[in-house]
Amino acid sequence: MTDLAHSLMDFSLPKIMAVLNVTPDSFSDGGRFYTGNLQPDLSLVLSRVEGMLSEGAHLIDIGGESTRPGAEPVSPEEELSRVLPVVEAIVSRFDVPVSVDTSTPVVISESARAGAAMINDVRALRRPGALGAAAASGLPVCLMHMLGEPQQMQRNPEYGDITTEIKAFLLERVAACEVAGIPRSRVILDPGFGFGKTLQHNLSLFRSLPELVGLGFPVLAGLSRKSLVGTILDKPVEDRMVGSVAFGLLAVQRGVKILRVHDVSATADALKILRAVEG
Ligand code: 7PJ
Repeated sequence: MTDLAHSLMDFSLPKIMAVLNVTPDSFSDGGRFYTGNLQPDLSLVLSRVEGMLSEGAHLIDIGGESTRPGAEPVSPEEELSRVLPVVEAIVSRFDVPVSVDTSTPVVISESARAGAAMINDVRALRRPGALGAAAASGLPVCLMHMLGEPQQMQRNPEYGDITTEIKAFLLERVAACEVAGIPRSRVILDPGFGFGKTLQHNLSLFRSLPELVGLGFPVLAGLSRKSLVGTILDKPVEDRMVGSVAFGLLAVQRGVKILRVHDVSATADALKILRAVEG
C-alpha cells in the first residue's frame, strides 16, 4: 500500500469522503464539469477539489459511471476516459487519497497505476476480472451491497431479513476477496443505502448499523441527498442537505467510519460538534 492508502485505513476519527461525479448524468450533480466537450474540464474539477479540501474532505471519491436508479451502463472505454485524467490531475496536484467508484477491471488497474488510494465498488468486485484487478492493485477496497443492477434495482426489491441477508452477502464478498489475495485488513464494508431498497428497507438497515459495525470492518455509509432523505422530508434533491447531515451524524454515532457526502462543509461542522460533545 502507498502511504496515502495506509493513512486512509486509520479510523481513529471518522472520515469525510467527498463525492466527485465526473459523469454527464448523475442525479444530484451530473454534468457540472462538462462544458460542451466529451471530457470533463480538468481546471473546473481541480478547483472543486480544492474547495472540498478546504471544507474538510479526507478523501475524494471519483465516479465515472452513474448508478442512479435507471441509469444506462457505460462502456469501459468511456468510463476510463472520464475517470483517468481526473485521477491523474488530482494526484499530481493534491496530497489527498483518491478513491475510485468503479466496478470495471480496467478502470481499477489504470486508476491504481495513476496513484489512486482506494477502490470503491458498488458491485463489491463481482464483475469478471474485478477481484483480480483489485488484488493486483494492492489497494484498500470498499465492498457495497446492491440488489440487482441500477437499471432495475428499485423495481419492487424484496428481502427476507434484510440485515441478515446483507451481512451474509458482504461476508461472502470478504471471503472471495481473501481467496483472491485481498486481506481483511484492506476491506471496508457498506450496506448500500438506496441500492435496491425501499424506504423501510433503508431504515431497518440503518437501525442495524451497529450490528454491521460489529462484524469488525470499517463501515462506510452513503446517504447524502438520496431519495430516502427526499421521501422522509418530501423535498427535492437540492433541499436535502440538512437531512443528509442529520443522517450522517446519526450514522457516525452508530459506528460508521466513512461518510460519503456531497456537502462537505456542513458535514464537517456536524462532526466537529459531535467531537466536542464527546470530548
Ligand atoms: C454509494 C457509492 C454508496 C458507496 C454511490 C449516489 C449514488 N459508493 N456510490 N456507497 N452511492 N460505497 O451517490 O447517490 O452509498 S452513487
